[in-house]
Amino acid sequence: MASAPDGKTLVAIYRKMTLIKTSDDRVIAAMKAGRMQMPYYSARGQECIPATISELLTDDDYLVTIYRGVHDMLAKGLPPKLLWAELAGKVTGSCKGKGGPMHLTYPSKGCMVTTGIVGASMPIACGLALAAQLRGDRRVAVANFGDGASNIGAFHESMNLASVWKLPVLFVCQNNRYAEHTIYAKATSAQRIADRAIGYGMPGVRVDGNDPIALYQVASQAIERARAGEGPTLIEAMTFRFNGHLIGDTGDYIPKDEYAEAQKNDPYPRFRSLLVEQRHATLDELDVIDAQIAEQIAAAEAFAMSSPPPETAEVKRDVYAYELA
Ligand SMILES: Cc1ncc(C[n+]2csc(CCOP(=O)(O)OP(=O)(O)O)c2C)c(N)n1
Ligand SMILES: [Mg+2]
Repeated sequence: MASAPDGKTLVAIYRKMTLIKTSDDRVIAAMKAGRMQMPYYSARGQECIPATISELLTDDDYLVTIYRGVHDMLAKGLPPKLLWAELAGKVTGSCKGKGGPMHLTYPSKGCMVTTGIVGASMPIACGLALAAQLRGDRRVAVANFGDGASNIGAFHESMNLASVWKLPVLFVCQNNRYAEHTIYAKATSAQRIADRAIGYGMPGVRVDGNDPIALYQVASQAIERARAGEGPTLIEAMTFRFNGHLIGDTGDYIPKDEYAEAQKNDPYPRFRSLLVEQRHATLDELDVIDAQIAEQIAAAEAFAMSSPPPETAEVKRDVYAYELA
């Protein structure tokens, strides 16, 4: 069994969870107040997953994620100011305002791509992992996706290929129990997505995605395996999304008792209490972190709001290849 994270790592995970939650709360407030307009897929409730896994990655490791991926990007190192400017469609954004919330990238921190195509993160991660394997540079590629994506052909093809070629990939299924408005059991034949790994000859582990300590141990084993050239692992991280499929979804299809149960297991207050109970931090120390992050996110919003939109001439730049001289 891989070793448990130390206190310093746990506090670093908390800092990232706070960054994700604070940014998410503020984005939603800005949308509700009419300051921002966009399709936004909140990952509130899922912040523990990338906050924990990213602690085990280097800037060179690759991240591929989906439309519900702002949490993954922030945890891997996309600076909040550049994120906010990108969400607002401003020229100072990480993609000069041309990617928007569903197409975030920031390659200098390994944030390779965000895709709106369900299941597409996995084959892209296989390609990045193959490149790393050919170069022999020990980088790993993390492919994030949802429970619904595990029923798409690309999931099965990628798992098979990655296993046959022993590619250094972590397939991270963030199982939030719903795909759009369809509950898991109505669309997925397997009781556990992790069990699908058996068919592809790789380890498959289901873990509480709201528990940083358990997840850290599972992810560190998978990353060690990938770096050692032993191939991919499928991690099914159980979680819940509190803000529906996208902002505006009232969540009427979610039974009230299920929602209430999930709230009891909200990773953020749960982890806060654990850190204090286990004496990794005091409440005052956590409050200081919260205040620092609140300031950072307020500054990110101000930066985004005061930045200009891209010039019209930017429309075609970076989109099409230029003729070589
Ligand atoms: C190939 C493809 N099919 C269908 C859609 C429409 N669609 C967008 S999100 C979504 C649900 C995916 O659910 P899940 O994989 O569980 O991810 P979550 O949104 O819960 O994070 C669907 C079907 C799409 N974007 N791409
Ligand atoms: Mg889902």
